[in-house]
Amino acid sequence: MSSSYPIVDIHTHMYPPSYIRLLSSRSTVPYIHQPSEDPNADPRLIILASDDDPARPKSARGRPVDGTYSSFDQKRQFMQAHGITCSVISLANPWLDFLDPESALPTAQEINDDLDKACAENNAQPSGLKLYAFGCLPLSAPSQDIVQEIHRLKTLANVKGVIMGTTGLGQGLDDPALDEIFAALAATNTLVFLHPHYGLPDSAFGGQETIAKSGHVLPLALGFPLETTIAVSRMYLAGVFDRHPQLQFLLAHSGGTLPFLAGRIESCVAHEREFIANGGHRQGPKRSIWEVLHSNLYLDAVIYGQPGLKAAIEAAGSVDRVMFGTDHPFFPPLGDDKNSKWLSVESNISAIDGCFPQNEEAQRKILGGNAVRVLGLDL
Ligand code: 5CU
Repeated sequence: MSSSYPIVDIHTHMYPPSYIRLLSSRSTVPYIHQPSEDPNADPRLIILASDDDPARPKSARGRPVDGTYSSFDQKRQFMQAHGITCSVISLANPWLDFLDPESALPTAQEINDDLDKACAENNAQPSGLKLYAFGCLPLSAPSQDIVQEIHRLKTLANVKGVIMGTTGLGQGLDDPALDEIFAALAATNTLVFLHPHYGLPDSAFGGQETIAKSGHVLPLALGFPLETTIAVSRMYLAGVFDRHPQLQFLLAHSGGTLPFLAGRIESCVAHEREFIANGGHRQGPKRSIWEVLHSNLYLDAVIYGQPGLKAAIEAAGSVDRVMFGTDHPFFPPLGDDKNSKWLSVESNISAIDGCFPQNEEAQRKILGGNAVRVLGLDL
């Protein structure tokens, strides 16, 4: 793909070297395992609970982790190969969720500084490729540390928001203890890129043995998007967007199944007798799910097909609220040709193309214009 306008990838991950070191120092999920029997083999990345299948040797668990996960050179090669002019990189799951409270803040600071520095070094080069970052938060640390890091991130020139998972402080994103954090995010105008990691319990898929028969398909194709859908629905039902009307979230994987289910959520809320608006005694959400979708939520375009992308654009209320992403380095080509185009990227691009075959303006917005506007990117 080559175009006369910026192509911005807002969903593209890195495990910077400091994070690789951290995972390599661990032996429980999440961890990186270097097979001792073959020191030349790629280490294994074992991050999902379903990856750590005790029925397999460690050298066969998870997936190989090569330089695409941590090398900025390889990120640039990938961008060049796919005509991407700017990437907003983010730490991949499970971020810092597993850290103890004492180490969380210094680790977040180190990783955020590493990301900002790598972007600054890249942007000083004349290659024409730009890098920005979503920072990470020390969510297992005391709230004041989290708020402190939210404010500090605003001083890092190349950090354009934060990425986080769906567990928040450990109890989910409807936890009232998050109000202080959400207030700080809203007050600092910090976009939150919400990304799944934990999926659904194995039992939802028939247990680990059934999951293993199709590798990552069930946890990734269904578990991830449903996790996001449930997390945002819980936030909505708990009134988070009523209490924090300025909060801005970007939802991974086109919002999971939220675009498809929003009407059903709205209908269930309208019929729930528990809610004060319907004669009950509990405060239900005050704003409609559509209003929240149109004013608090952006969706990425990482959905790999036209029907999903159309639903995302329709639910977001406008083509102005959907942004292109690749999910690099996940879903690499399976063959030996390292230079081949990535099917995952091509299917996202052809979905955009297919939704707007005659509308270059709409394509331009999704492929980069919206990210430039929303994140204030200097391209
Ligand atoms: O393939 C995977 O497991 C993943 C993952 O863990 N995180 C992600 O962003 N995409 C795919």
